[in-house]
Amino acid sequence: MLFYCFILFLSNIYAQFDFTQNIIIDETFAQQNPRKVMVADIDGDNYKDVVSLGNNILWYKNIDGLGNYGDAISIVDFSFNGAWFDMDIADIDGDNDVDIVFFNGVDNTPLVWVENLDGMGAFSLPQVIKSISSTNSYLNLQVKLVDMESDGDIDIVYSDIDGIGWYENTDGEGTFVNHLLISINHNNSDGPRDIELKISMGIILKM
Ligand SMILES: [Ca+2]
Ligand SMILES: [Ca+2]
Ligand SMILES: [Ca+2]
Repeated sequence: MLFYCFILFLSNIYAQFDFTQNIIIDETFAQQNPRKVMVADIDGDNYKDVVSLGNNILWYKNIDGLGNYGDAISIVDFSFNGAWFDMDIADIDGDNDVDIVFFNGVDNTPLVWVENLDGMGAFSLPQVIKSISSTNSYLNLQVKLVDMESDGDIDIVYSDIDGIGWYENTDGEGTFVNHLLISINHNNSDGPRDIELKISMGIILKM
């Protein structure tokens, strides 16, 4: 009897993990070299849409809220042979629609954002937040959108060739000021890379 109950228990567990694969993005959906996918309500209809990052940034409209998606819609056109490295999605300018912040793969890998102009998925051209000093900076490019100082607007935390820092959204509308937390010194001769950790606006620990 105990054995029978155990088998029944296992059957229930496996039944709970009986997933069905639903392919939203495949080679017919125009994404090349996909490296990140996120969900967000791009067009404000309360259905979660899918956004993919690869050699370009595309979104796929959740048509009915039941998992049926439309064709790829371009957010940033693929116009070069570079890769795109990271993105995050949130309302950067406080107008109640989601915008996208991402690292570009060319032009000294600038950190840029595109504004959701109409709240329905018509995006602006990329607006540069930061340019990076070296073109050989394809490592460590990460971006995360979060309210860092709890003032109600979304800020940008990043890591790149220069170090780790965050951009303060000073007006809640997408005007940013950089705060570098950990800087990487490329010019010092006593090591391949020195890391300087800045604490409380001025104290520097060198490793
Ligand atoms: Ca939607
Ligand atoms: Ca917005
Ligand atoms: Ca903030």
